[in-house]
Amino acid sequence: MTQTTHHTPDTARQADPFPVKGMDAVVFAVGNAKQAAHYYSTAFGMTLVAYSGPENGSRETASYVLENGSARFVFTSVIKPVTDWGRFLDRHVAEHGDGVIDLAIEVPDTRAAFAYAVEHGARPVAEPYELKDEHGTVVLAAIATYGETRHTLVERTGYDGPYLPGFAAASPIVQPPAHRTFQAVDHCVGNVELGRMDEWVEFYNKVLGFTNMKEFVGDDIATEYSALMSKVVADGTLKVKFPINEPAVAKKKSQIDEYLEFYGGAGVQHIALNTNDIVATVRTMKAAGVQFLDTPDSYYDTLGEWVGDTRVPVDTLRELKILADRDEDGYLLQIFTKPVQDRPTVFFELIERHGSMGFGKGNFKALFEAIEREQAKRGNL
Ligand code: TYF
Ligand code: FE
Repeated sequence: MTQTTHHTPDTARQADPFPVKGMDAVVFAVGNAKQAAHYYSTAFGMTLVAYSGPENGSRETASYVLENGSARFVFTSVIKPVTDWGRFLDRHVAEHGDGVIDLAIEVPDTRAAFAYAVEHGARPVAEPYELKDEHGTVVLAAIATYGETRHTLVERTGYDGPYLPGFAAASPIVQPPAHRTFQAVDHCVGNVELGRMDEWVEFYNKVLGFTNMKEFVGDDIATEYSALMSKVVADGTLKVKFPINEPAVAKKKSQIDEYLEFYGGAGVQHIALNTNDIVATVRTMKAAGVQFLDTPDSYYDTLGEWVGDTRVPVDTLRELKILADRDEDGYLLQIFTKPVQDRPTVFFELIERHGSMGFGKGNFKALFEAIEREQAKRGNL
């Protein structure tokens, strides 16, 4: 008995059992954070704003904090494992490759949020603790979610530094592109094991008080062509949106199975980034060497008939292989990168929304066929 969210009424907002301010950061554990920081600066147009490493007292790990608008990414590597944390990061990279260890959520009150979550069944990973430096205090706590992923809860109202106490402000690695490539994290998608999607949806319903959005990929679409099932949970204000995928038993090996095999279990599959100008962003990122999924010309031959007019002419969408979808609230434009590491695991999405709060349901067939063509090239279909 879960509520379906679309446009949330004010009463629901007032009664929000788990108020959130938004995504705080997407934290990656990677083999080489120095090079990751360079790639996400030069190829994705992010800006380095903070750093923690041996030069400022962190001898075990190096962390680079990159921002673009309200989106914040952290890339962490182990220099030399000394504590359980360093050993955990080393093992995480060995088992999963580069991947997301933390979808950190900013909350107004970490202690209250953590208490609510644990009372409702969350597995605690870190009891509430404070970090302090000359910029002030941040209160953090963490709970476990699917796979080895966690949600750190971050209360940063008493802090005015560059990221967290212990981090030093850092200068951009390169001049950011003249046009801002994206400005926020739209949603973060998790892949979970066969048959466990509903369990994780219930986890977000119970533990974080998230509600289900109306867009989902059910049994019918799954067996027909998608090879996956998907449901979306979101906080009461729709600032934090987490789709959850599970593989479907279909004719072909599911793209979700491929992920689970190469990631070594459940984890974050893709992160969608809001852009105001997807055309300019795709041009900038392509010129910088980012690879996007291909879409066949036939998709564009019929697109205009059902999607109607969008800000971007169909010929430009065709040139750049951008997808479009429309629902009763408006339309969206979206495109997907290929995986951003050698393992066929994590990738990114760019999304330009014009009213639609969906996820591109009308594109699922074309998109999943494009992903399967890549899977086949890798010999995994
Ligand atoms: O986030 C979403 O739901 C869309 C569609 O493996 C999607 O971006 C769903 C599953 C998938 C790739 C994209
Ligand atoms: Fe998505």
